[in-house]
Amino acid sequence: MELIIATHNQHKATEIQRLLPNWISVKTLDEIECFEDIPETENTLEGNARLKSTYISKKYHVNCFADDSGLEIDALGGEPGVYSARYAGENGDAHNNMDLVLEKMQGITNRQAKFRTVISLIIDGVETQFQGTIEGEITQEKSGTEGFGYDPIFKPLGSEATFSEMSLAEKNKISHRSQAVEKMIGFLRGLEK
Ligand code: ITT
Repeated sequence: MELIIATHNQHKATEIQRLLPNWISVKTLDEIECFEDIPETENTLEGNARLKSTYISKKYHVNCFADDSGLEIDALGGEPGVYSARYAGENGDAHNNMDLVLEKMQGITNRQAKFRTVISLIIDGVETQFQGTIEGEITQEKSGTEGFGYDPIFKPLGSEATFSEMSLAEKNKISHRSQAVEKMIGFLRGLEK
């Protein structure tokens, strides 16, 4: 089975590719020479995941999936949420985004947060969505060098390390994205039978 992964985020693509079994072969947008920015104008992860997958499926007539993810912080009313990629501005700089979160969280003791991923899969024009969530907390400062986005300031519940202090394999054992991907693999396995 061949699927296109509708993302321009190489870190995301790598995390997902590491989780997929051999019978699912994935091509990235770069590999099909799609370099344009896909509009993300909805105000939910579900809506934006669907926008991305639908755009690619309609334009290239392929089976594909898209991942829309966000960090939801309780004390900030669920922010940055769907705006995670561009919280501190349109250029999407991860360090500026984290600095803004840490600034807004100064003096706040409730540091509960979660990462959420919604995957929108389109097979033969029919969409199915899969979700994954991981609870954790926002640290006081950035720590670690692995991963991407907000990983240096997110510590999963029950862990002493931030996502950014974990190897990709360790993050993939528990992450929001891996949970959603595992559900998608189960669904695809059912279709193969
Ligand atoms: P595509 O839309 O091209 O897939 P993107 O980076 O814009 O790439 P999203 O729209 O899903 O992806 O935005 C999600 C943002 O949330 C992302 O840029 C990161 O800042 C953050 N994020 C998502 N998953 C994350 C993870 O596993 N670890 C850390 N930050 C993450």
